[in-house]
Amino acid sequence: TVAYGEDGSRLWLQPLPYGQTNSTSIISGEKSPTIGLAISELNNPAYQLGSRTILIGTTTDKNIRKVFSKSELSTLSPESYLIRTVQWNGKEAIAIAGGDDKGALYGSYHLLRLAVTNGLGSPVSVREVPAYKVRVLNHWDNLDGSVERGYAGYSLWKWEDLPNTLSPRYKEYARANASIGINGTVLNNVNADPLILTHEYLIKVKALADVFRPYGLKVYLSVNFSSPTAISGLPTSDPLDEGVQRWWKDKAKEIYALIPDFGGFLVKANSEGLPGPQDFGRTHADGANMLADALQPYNGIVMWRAFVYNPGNEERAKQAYLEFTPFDGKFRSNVIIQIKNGPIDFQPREPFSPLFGAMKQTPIMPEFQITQEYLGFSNHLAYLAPMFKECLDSDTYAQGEGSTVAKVTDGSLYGNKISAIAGVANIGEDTNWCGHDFAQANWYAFGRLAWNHQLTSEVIADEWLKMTFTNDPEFLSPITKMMLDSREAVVNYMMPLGLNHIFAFDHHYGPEPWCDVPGARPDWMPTYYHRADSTGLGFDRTTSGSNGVSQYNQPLADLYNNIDTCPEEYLLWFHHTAWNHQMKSGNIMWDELCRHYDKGVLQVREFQKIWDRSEHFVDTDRFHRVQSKLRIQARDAVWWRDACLLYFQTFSKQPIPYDLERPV
Ligand code: GCW
Repeated sequence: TVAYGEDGSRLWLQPLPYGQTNSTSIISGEKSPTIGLAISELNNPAYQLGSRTILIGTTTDKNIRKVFSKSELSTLSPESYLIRTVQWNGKEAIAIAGGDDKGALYGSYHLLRLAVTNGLGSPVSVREVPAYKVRVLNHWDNLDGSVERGYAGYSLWKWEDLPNTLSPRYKEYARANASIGINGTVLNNVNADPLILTHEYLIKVKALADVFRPYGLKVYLSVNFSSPTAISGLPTSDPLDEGVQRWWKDKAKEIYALIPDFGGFLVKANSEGLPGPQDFGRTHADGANMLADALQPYNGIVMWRAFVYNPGNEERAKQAYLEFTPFDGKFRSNVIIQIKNGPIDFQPREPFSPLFGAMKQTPIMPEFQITQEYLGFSNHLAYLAPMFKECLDSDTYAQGEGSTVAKVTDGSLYGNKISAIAGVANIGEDTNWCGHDFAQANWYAFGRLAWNHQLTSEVIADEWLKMTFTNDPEFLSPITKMMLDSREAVVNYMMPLGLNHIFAFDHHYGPEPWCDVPGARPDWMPTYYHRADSTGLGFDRTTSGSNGVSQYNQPLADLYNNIDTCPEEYLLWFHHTAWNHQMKSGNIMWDELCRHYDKGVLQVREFQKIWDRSEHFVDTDRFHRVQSKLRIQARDAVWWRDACLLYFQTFSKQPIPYDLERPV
C-alpha cells in the first residue's frame, strides 16, 4: 500500500486531522461554518503551529477589534485579510482579520502556507486583497462523466449519485480551491448539454453548491443558448422573443430558489457549431444582455466567451476581434467577455489576443487552459505559470504604456465593477487529481495568480514544491529550475519561433504538420497555420498579408509588422519567413528552427537526469510516477522534433546542421 500523501491525493495540503488535537489555542468570537473550517485547519497538528495563540474573526469580532485599529479594519473588503503578530493578554499571538468570513479562511490558509514554507519564527505582517473578484475554474465536464480535453480520468461529479450521495472528494476539492483563493467553479462543459438546466439536474447542482458554500466556492453553469427550445420545446430561442426572455427569467428564479448565491452563466455561443443569437439574426450583445437581465435581480453574472471563428474570408486569428469590437460598450454591466489568452487557441505560445487591447468599455476576463490539451496532456511536465504570466504581463498599450493584460482585466485600468479570470481545469477523478503529479502545480499556480498576478513563477513554484514535497534546498533548487524551464522546453520541441497548431487532428496529441483530412474545415488543418512552401515558413499577418498586426495598438502593430523588430518567438506567427532569413543569432531560420527542436529534446533529457538525482528526496511512489512520465515526454519530444523537421525539410531542402542529433 502507498502511504497517504504519496499517492498524490493530498495535493499541496496536509491531511486533515481526524480527532487529533494540537497545543495551539484558537480564539474566535464567531461561529459561521466558514470560520469553523478555518479553526479546524488551524488546529491541524500536521502544520505544527506549536503552543501559540491565534485570534481569528471578521471585522465585527470583538477580539479582532481590540488588536487592529478601526481604520485598518474599515478598509478591509470582502475576501481580504490582515495577519499580524500582536500582543494578547501580555503574550505574543497571531491575529487573522478577514473582511468577511471568507477572508478569515483565506487568511488561515495563508498562515499555514507561511508555516510550511518559511516557518513562523519572525513577526508576521500581511495584508492581502485579491486581484480579481471572480477567480473561477471552468470544468469541461460532460453529464455522462467524460471530460472534454481531460487527462486525469473521469469527471469528479457523480451526476447519477447526486443529490443523495456526496463523494468525499467534493469537500476535498472545495478545500483545495479555498486554500489558493479560487472562489468559483463552472461545473459543466462550455459545449453545454441543455439538460443541465432541468430541475432534475439543478437539484444535483444545489447539492454540490451546499457542500462548496462554506469554502467560499460559488457554483456557475455553462448554458446552451437553445435551452428554451431544447428543454421546454419553445418554438424559438431568439433572445428578442418575449417568451424566450420570460423562460430565462423563470429559470433564473428557479435556480436562485435552490442556490441563493448562484454565480451565473458561462456561454459559448455561435462557436464551433454551438447555437447562439446569430442563429436568429441577433448579436452577441442581444444574447448576452438577455441572459444578464434574467440574472440581474440576483446579482448573477454572464461570462460570454469570445472564442469564435468560422471558415470564411477572414483568417481565424482576426475573427474574435472583428466580431466583438463593434459591441464594445453595448453589454449590460453584469456581462463580462471571456477571452482566451491568445487569438487562436491555447497554443504552447501565442501573442496575447488583440481583443485585450481593444475592449475599453466592457469588462473582459482572461481564460487560460490549465488542462494541457496542447502541451502534451498529463504526460508532459509543463509548469504553466510562466505562460499565464506571459499573457498577464503583456502590454496592450490600450491606454498608453503599462496597460498590461493584467491591468486591463483586473479592473484597475478602467475601474470596472466586476473583474474575473478563468482557468480550464485539469482535474479528474485520478487519485492524484491531475494525472501528472506536477500538473497539480498548474492548478495551484492558476489560483495563486488569480489572487495576485504580481507573484513570480518562481515564488509560486517554490511554495508549491515546499508544500507538496520538501523544504530541502538541494531538492528545491534544481527542481524549481526544471519547472521554470519546462514550458519553454515544450515550445522548443513542439512549436518554436511562433509556429502553432500543427497538432495531430482532433485529439491534439503529437505532431501532424502534414495533416490534410479531405472534406474537413480548412481552418482545422495544420497546413492552414504553418504555410510551409519552397520560399519559407509561417503565416503572413503583416500589412501585406492578412493584416492581423493592425489589430494591435501601436507601437506593437509596427513592431510585429517589421520582420527585423518582430520578437523572434513570434516570427512565424506574423511573418512568412524565408528559410535562409538571417536570425539574431547569425543562423539562418532553418538552422535556428532545427536548433530549437533539438534543444527541446535535450532539455527534457536533462529533466530526466535532474529528477533521477532527486530520488532520495521523494517517496518511491511519486518518484516512479514522475520518472515514467518523463520517459514518455522524452520519447515524445524526439517524435515531435523528427516529425516536424523531416516534414519541413521537404520544403526547405536544407540539411539538418551536422552537429545535431540525426532524426531516428
Ligand atoms: O481548444 C478547443 C478545444 C475544444 C473546446 C474549444 C473551446 C470546449 O479543442 O475541445 O471545446 O476549444 O474552448 O470551446
